[in-house]
Amino acid sequence: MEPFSDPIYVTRPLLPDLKEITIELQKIWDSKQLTNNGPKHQELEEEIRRSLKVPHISLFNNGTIALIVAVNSLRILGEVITTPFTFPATPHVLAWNGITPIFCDIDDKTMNIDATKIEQMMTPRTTAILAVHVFGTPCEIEPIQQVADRYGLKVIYDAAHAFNVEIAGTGIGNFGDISMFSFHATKLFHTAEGGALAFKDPNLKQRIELLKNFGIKNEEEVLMPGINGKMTEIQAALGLVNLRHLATERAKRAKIINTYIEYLSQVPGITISAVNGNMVHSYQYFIIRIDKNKFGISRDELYEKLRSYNVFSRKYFYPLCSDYACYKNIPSAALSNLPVAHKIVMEVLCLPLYGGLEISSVEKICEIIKRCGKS
Ligand code: T4K
Repeated sequence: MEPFSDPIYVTRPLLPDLKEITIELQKIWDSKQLTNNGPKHQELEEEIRRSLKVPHISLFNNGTIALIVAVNSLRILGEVITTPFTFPATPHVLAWNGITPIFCDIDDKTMNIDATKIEQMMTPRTTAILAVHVFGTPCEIEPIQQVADRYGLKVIYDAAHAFNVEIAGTGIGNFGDISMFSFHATKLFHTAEGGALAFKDPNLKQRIELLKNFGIKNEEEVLMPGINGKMTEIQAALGLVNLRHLATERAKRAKIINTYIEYLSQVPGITISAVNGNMVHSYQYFIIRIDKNKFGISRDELYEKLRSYNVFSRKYFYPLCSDYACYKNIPSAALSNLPVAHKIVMEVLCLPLYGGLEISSVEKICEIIKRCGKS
């Protein structure tokens, strides 16, 4: 089989017709309002709030700053229990708030923090749980909340991968104290860079808004050491246009996912993450897990093989955050504490998924993968 003539990346951003964007840009040019809670920002905030089915949201210039503000807004200190199997931003936001991340092992099926192991990671300094709905698969919401309630901990969800995910009709952003969504270019819904916090407590809105705008209350009062987390009008305009195309993008991705499942689900040594029947999928990532003994070659070997065919899959999230130089000396980062995470991080491969990917290309990727295996 010939390699693809052009590289196939793990994702490509949804890019609507430029004309649609320029119409919106013209309005921004006419208004001369480029940032600081302008009309496009306000319109997008309300549209996203409705789309996520949450009571309150606040838009941000990116998901990482949003998460830093989320932690700060809840006055979290000391130690926070989190997952090692995530993007670096998750533990980093704790470090940026002067908090020690405590790594808890993950569940073999969901690949999210293992709720049954949270309690044993607690110390008198524990103040919160920062869990990630990794690859858009919801965490075990109820057990996590039960532990949090028992010990008076805050719960923050990193929902960077979980835009529009719902459990039995409830938007995923309704759980815990605050959820963060990322609108980075690699996400299903994007504003090039961007993000949002969703929360239930209406009193949080004021503090979050202050924190994202330097703590400025008015021209003569600054109430707290805030940061600059504001989304621009240009980002918001891109978001408003992208929202119009979201349903179509999701439908295309659903077709691609179904094709992958059709071709790969019976291949020995490949496991596909199952989607629970009562949830709405994020259509954000397509993940396979490779069992070297049953498949024939390792995840790393398959990754290299795919590269030789010009297919750039990704080993998200290798290495584990607990293995980064800045965290590896924390006692909870020890391999013995994280056996499941260490196994999973060697198995996971993220395959290309984006609306513009031709079904014939998906079929060819599957064929390459199948030929790499034993059968
Ligand atoms: N929490 C979690 C769990 C996260 O996954 C993330 C971000 C965050 C927090 C932080 O949210 P933000 O602050 O980013 O809003 C990418 C993204 O940069 C990152 O946002 C995302 N997670 C992560 C999972 O993926 P990389 O290092 O893999 O990006 P990169 O540049 O290698 O892009 C991947 C592929 O996408 C490229 O091979 C080609 C394609 N691409 C990428 C960009 C940026 C494009 O076609 N066009 C583009 O503009 O991190």
